[in-house]
Amino acid sequence: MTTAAIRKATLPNFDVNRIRDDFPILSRKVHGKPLVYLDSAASAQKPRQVIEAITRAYSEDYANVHRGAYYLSEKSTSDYEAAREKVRAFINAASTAEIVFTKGATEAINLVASSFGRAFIKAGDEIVLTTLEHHSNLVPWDLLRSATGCVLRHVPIQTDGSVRLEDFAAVIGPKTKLVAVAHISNVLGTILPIRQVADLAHAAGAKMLVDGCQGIVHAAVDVQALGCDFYVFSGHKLYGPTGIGVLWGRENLLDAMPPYQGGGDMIETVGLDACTWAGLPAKFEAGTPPIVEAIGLGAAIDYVASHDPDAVRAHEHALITYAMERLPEVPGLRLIGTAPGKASVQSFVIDGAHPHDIATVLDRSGVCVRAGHHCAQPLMEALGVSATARASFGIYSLQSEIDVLVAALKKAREMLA
Ligand code: 7TS
Repeated sequence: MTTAAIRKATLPNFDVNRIRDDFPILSRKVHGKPLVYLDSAASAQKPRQVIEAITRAYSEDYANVHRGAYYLSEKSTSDYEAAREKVRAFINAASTAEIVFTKGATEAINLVASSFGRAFIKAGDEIVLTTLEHHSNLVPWDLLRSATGCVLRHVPIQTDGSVRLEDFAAVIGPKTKLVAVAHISNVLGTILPIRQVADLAHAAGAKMLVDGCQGIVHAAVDVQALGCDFYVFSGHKLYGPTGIGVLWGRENLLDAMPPYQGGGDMIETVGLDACTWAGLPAKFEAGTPPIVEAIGLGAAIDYVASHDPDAVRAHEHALITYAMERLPEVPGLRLIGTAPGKASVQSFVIDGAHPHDIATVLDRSGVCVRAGHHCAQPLMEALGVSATARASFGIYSLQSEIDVLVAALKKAREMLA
């Protein structure tokens, strides 16, 4: 795609250079070169609006939540709960009772595996996953299999990285109790047909969990329209802080699930012989929560929501289209993940050059890409590779950064292959 075509694809109310001014880190240098940050799928950089919200919370309004009867505690509590409402609105959940703060997507999936899993999944029941899942949507289910004797089934992927609906239909059946899949693959960028899979799951009497770590960044997420039962994500990929994530679950399901952890704040009464639980969402938020992290996530949502989502999508689509056109110019480079309509994440391998060596050489040019199995070892096995290099783009990424990447890859290939 030409620069002109990219400009045309990008709506007029989207100014990437203005956006970049919001991210202080983007103006720093690495090894004397301008930073080219192409690892947003692992963790996104933070705009000053988020950094300032965190600083403000600690410098002006900080106290523990839900406990004190004094002004600061009430203010901190209302800021924390306001962040919950921002999350609710952002994903169009029916109620803030359905928004549970966790430390990240990984903890959210472990919560569902432990609580929903122990209560509702028994030996012989089936959990349907895909082979492209991140380890955080595989290992909690493996632990549940060890604990309960349930069966894990995996929907295969196609060579371009897509997952066919008919393959879901072939695996989902009367024994299925839960279907747990990524909204968007962190390795391939494939966007999964969540609504249709949720319909298949529900027709079989199963529930559906979506790992939305990448989906929350690159897709419009309306949990009611998606039709799933659980949706999880981490704040740090959505331009927010680390240490905060979200479990959204349908209220009737969360109500029926036992607590995940015990401690302060999640109880109604504690006796030496018996305890009763607080209502939602407190039942799942034992102990002092990540207060300022939640407030930072609220600021990140405000930031993302202040941009036209169609313009952001068009910008990211133009970037991935351009990257997929230009990367194959590098001799011996093979794109991994070419599913139609995919999101702005691109894995690749280069003949004769190990991905770790590629990433190390690129680093000398200030270019940050990730190399390895990307916490998706079963996917690597299905693809027949041990590792890939991966470039991933965010709201602040530039077409010119792809030019720098391609030039640096050509040099790396000469050195390594
Ligand atoms: N699921 C997906 C699809 C992810 O991309 C990640 C993180 C996780 C779950 C786990 O998120 P966490 O915040 O709880 O750790 N993905 C990556 C990655 O692609 N490179 O580093 C982390």
